Amino acid sequence: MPGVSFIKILFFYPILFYQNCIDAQSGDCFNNDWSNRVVGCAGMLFKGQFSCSEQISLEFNNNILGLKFHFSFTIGKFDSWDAGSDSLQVLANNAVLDTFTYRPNEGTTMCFNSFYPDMFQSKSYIFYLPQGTKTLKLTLQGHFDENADNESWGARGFTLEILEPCVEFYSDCNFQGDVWRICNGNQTSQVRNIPFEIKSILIVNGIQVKIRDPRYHGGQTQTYTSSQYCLSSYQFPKYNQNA
Ligand SMILES: [Ca+2]
Ligand SMILES: [Ca+2]
Repeated sequence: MPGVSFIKILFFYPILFYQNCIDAQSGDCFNNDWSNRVVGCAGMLFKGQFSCSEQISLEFNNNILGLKFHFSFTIGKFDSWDAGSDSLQVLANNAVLDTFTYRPNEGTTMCFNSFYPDMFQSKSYIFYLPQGTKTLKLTLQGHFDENADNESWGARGFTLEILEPCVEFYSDCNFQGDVWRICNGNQTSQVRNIPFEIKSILIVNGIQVKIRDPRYHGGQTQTYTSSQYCLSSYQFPKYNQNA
């Protein structure tokens, strides 16, 4: 039998999927991700400032695919949070990853109300999504009972990494029909049993999918680094028979 039909997937680990508001002072805070509100504190730009029950969120729609994720950001605690009554929640879809608070006297006076101290702290979360989830909504939800002149918050340095990414192969165009999924935290996954004709592939940025078959592109290896919405007719019949 001439040639070898195979799919090889290179999972580069981890995948840095999203970053925003990383620079201390320059423009990457000034977009509409999370919020279009930006403030400075001690030379650092933050999305904010927020108070009362304000929340900010960012949604990835049908373009994210993985089992294990790492989300991190830096919180700016501004002025007089009250540990008994004020808190910030971190959510991934509807799951609460964390609820945290600070005491009024934590930090040093850096910005806004000069009577009350402020502080920055890095927050980092590992979380899992159910297999097949393609949408992720990250939310920072405030619970405060006084106004921004007394207690508020901001956030900066948002990073989302995919620690265990997946690739999905579909039997119809536009990610419809039967689905065949490969997830892996390792560098490489090689597969020799393709269950159906592949018409579309959902690939997160940062993954390479290599496909080769004698009937396809003259037997040349095709490398895909982004989602394929509708591939021309493509089958691995011999390999299915012999699998
Ligand atoms: Ca202050
Ligand atoms: Ca309060």
